[in-house]
Amino acid sequence: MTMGKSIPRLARPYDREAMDRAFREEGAVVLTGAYTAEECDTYVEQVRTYLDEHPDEKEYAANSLLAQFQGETTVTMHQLIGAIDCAPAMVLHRDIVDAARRLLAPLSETILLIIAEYMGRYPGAPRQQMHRDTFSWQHAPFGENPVALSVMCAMSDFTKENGATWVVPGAHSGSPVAPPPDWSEAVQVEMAKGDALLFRQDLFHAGGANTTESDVRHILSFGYQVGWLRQVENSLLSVPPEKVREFDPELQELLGYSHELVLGLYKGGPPQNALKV
Ligand SMILES: O=C(O)CCC(=O)C(=O)O
Repeated sequence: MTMGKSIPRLARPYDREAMDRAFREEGAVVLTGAYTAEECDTYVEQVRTYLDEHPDEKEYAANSLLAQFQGETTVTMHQLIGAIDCAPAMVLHRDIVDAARRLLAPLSETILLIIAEYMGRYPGAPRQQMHRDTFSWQHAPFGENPVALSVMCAMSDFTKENGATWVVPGAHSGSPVAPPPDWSEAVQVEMAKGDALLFRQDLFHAGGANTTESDVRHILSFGYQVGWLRQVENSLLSVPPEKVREFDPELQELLGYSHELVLGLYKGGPPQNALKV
């Protein structure tokens, strides 16, 4: 029983050592005020507008392999980077990208964006099964150093009632398919709009049940992984190269226009060459 255990919360300017210690000890950290209220509102509005204008997108997400895990009362949108104008800057959050680079450095020279998705967990959303996000790579090695970092950002307040994310402090480093701990070990991470929960992908966690009448929990979910593992979202296909050309070179790299030693080469050289006109 991890009575009294909780996830450390850091305010700006975020202390790097405290962040890294939290990843080692609890497997997670909350960065309070990672995004402004205005950034959150813009994000929610841009996603809403996009989904209204592209009903096919909702349909596709509702039938996707990932949706089966999220339930009917969750609206999901994948591939935000090419479609939602504010998304590129949000995933390039300096403190978050730097934290990912530090955390993943023991196992990889380069990092990649795993996925960037919107989730709206509506009233009635059930509590998820407790899981490790490393279930995406069931055959990858696991241990002291993680292969990926998940980021769950509160684009509206996360409360106990609307299903704030459950995590089990310290339940990291194990196998992607190990049985989950008992729910009595889990704590709910309430967050104010703009806060971000960063956790090693091998930490047990789950979305909570939304038991409210009308409170939608709006989420920006993304993450970074070591450069030699296959990404969950195929960003090279989902973001048109014309668009990628306009992005910050660091975002190009994170989408997959990069190589880890000899992995990912284009015509024997850096894949960034494919973006040259
Ligand atoms: O809803 C949440 O807060 C967590 C979501 C999650 O873990 C998932 O969809 O895999």
